[in-house]
Amino acid sequence: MNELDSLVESAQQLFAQAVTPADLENAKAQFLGKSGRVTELMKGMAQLSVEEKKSRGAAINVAKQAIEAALTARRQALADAELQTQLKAEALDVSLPGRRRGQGGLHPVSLTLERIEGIFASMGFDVADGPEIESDWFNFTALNTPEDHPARSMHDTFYVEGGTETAPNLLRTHTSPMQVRYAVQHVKKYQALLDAGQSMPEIRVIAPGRTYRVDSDATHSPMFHQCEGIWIGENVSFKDLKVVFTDFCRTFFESDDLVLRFRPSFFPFTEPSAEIDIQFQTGPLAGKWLEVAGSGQVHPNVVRNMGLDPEKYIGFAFGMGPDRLTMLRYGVNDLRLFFDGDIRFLSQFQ
Ligand code: 2NM
Repeated sequence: MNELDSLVESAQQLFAQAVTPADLENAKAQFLGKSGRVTELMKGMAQLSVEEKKSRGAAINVAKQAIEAALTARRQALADAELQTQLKAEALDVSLPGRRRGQGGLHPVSLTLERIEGIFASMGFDVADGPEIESDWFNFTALNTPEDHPARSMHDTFYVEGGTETAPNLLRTHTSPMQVRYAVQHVKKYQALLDAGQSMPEIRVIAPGRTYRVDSDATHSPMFHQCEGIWIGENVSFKDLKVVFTDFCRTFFESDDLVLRFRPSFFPFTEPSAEIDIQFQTGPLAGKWLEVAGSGQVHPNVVRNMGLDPEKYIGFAFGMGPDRLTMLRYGVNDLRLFFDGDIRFLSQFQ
């Protein structure tokens, strides 16, 4: 192999070893650069005769062209390889399933509240709304709670700063203050009728919402839900309570043979008072008595605080825990699951 052929071969080898365009340009400089080997050969022709220059020049040119061709081929190969790498990295598999946006949905306790509201609405009950920060008057005094009642202590009730005799200063411990507010509004609205010795439309309302007590364990959360209800008129009796609440429970639990038991109890705002227990006849909870609500005939002092004459107006009230009703309905055994916010738990109710 002559000198020029081996020069071309070493250029081809060096170009083949170049992995990046920069490698290749460095290799090119070794042959075709200002002081590259081809350039040096050209310079070496200075002392040759005209005839020799002709043939030597032609031979060097052939070698130069072969090196340039090798360079161009390698440039193209590197560019092709880079394109392939890029295409591979940006490959899009159009057969993959799409990624969905989460749908969201109502919390299980909200589902229960909606259910309760729907059932009572079908029985002619309005739905009351009211503040979660209440005054001592609406939360305790109006509801016939004695000044020295333990529920008023800081041990049981969350008090907030800034309270005065009349200003709201505690987190409501039940939703009954909303019922007192509702009743007072109702009485105001029909005051002219009452003043004229006529009858007003009955008060029939439920009060669902968040309530707060200083209490926290597996079955008590400092924030929990309540739904209370009242029906007050001129001739509303315990019999009506039994009918309404039995109907409610059978509809809520979708169980026509469900049985209720009214067990004597005590609340400051009702007299007489009763706990309401239910018993399923079928299903996983069949046979057990389960406490679901408190109830009673609204105390005359409470009726008076609503602006009504307790000699003329009478009615019943009840209070239940939507959190517990949700646990019973869905078979959930730990109340805290509702308030942990774990989407794996909550999404099961959608
Ligand atoms: C209960 C149990 C018994 C109740 C009483 C009243 C009101 F406003 F009429 F005084 N609302 N809710 C009541 C009665 C609540 O919860 C266990």
